[in-house]
Amino acid sequence: MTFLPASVLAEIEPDLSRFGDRVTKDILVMGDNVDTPNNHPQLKQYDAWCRRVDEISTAQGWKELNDVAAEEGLIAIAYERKYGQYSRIYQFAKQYLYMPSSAMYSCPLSMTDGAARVIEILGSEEMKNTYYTRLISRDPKTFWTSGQWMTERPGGSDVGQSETQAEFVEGSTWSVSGFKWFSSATTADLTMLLARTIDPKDGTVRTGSKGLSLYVAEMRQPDGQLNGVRVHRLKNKYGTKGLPTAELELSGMKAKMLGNPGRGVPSIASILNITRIYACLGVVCALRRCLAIAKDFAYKRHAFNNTLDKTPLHITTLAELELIFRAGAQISFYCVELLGRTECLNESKGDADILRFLTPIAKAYVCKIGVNACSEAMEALGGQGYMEDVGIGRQLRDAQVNTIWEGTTNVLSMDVVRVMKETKGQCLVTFENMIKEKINRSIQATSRLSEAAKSVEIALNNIKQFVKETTSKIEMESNARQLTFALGKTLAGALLIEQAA
Ligand code: MFK
Ligand code: FAD
Repeated sequence: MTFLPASVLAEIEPDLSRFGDRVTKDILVMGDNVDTPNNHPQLKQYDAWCRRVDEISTAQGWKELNDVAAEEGLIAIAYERKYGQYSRIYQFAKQYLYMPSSAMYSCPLSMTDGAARVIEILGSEEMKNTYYTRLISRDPKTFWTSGQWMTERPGGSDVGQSETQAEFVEGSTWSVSGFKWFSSATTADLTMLLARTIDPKDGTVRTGSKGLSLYVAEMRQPDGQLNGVRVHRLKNKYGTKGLPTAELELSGMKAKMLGNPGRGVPSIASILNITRIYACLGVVCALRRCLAIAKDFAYKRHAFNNTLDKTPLHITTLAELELIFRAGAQISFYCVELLGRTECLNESKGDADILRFLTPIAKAYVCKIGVNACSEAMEALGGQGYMEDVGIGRQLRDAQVNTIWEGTTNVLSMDVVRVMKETKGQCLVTFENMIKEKINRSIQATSRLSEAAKSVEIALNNIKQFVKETTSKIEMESNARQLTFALGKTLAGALLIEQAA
């Protein structure tokens, strides 16, 4: 691990080894329990007396995975900050171990993490003393998870079309009504949601995303009843089967505003920028699992008088997958490193700027290449790879969603273009400096990397050339995805060279 000083690594390694061992034992069993079809979430809308109850039942393993998350400090480590800027690396290293065995419990955890950060930045003292303390608790009895409700029927990418409205009640209380089309942590205790604010002074409502504010609400009232929420139905999904994703009707949900009115999108962006890193890592560790299975198979399977591990083309195929895994892991952990620096160091404005640019690049690029690589790993086992009991199918299905939620590839590519516009191209200059610094340092350490460094420089020049020559908005938008992938590949090259030095 090049991301940690030796002293920090020495301190945390025993915990990582112990936890790594644990994920192959009881945590794996919990995840398998969640993914057993009979245990998938079920919705009971009415009780025997036709009273609306909207109870979602989840697997026993789902509840256990929640308790493990609290006990193991999967959120807490980041906020206790025992290792300062390195605490994020420690936390994400544990998440990396947990994710592929935990049947998507990492989804509510990622949103819980983002919610804790938003409250830390924007929350009132009361929210910090109540919600924040629970979100970062190590005690399963007090630990709370949070959802994140943005997507509505008219638009998930374009949240400016949201219809849900919030009306002022009294004190700091608002009443929220509308319809949320996707809610993935429906059994969470808390939620962060966007709603259109009705101006308490004159009752006006602003259209577009500038009319949206961020709210925080508890899922249940003190008497245990749902807080103005009706579960319309559970989603019938391609993957993430153990995760209770639902459509929700909100009617008078009591909530509190977080941040300023009309600043909902930039406020919730602090969650998005964390959950997007989780999405990268989610794909990377799924690929690690698929690749481990494919490699093991290669040692054992005989074809054409040899085991597959002695077959040049098969080995080349696996080596390419290994490279994709390493590229994804390097990019993800580099973002985690920057996240830790921005949260813990005072002089981190430069880190925040580069992280703002790299997060959509990382999410778009790593998820795309990673999911394709999981599919390739399936093929590496031939027909057996396609069989459910081998385990690759589940990883592939669950990984696939990471290209969609928290921003699709195209929407993230548009975000990359937005950052370039907002910073008047400065982000590209910072990117270039960062890449050059990495490759120059590496070739000073060892000249054997100079050919690879040259390729990265050529890629960088091509990007600069493209940006310089592209003056039309339509042309820039049409090529935004290619530009994002080129940036991702260049970053991967520089980080892999740095690791190899
Ligand atoms: C293991 C995996 C774990 C992951 C689990 C996840 C579970 C699933 C949860 C979800 O899917 S939650 C829903 C996620 N939804 C999205 O990600 C929405 C995707 N759409 C976008 O990202 C759009 O680009 C966006 C909604 C942000 C567009 O909104 P606008 O308002 O039309 O854009 P605009 O006007 O450009 O930006 C408004 C402000 O926000 C600007 O700031 P200013 O007002 O100060 O100028 C932007 O700079 C700012 N902004 C936008 N994105 C930002 C950001 N600031 C910081 N970071 C960002 N990422
Ligand atoms: P759309 O926005 O309609 O996009 C459709 C297509 O158009 C996409 O390919 C997109 O890339 C493309 N597109 C859109 N705009 C542009 C553009 N300007 N340029 C180029 N292409 C464009 N949401 C939540 O809020 N909370 C949750 O907990 C949650 N959980 C989810 C769980 C699952 C399993 C899934 C699948 C989704 C979940 N979502 C959740 C919703 C998810 O965030 C959205 O589906 C996603 O943001 C895309 O929005 P959309 O479905 O409305 O697609």
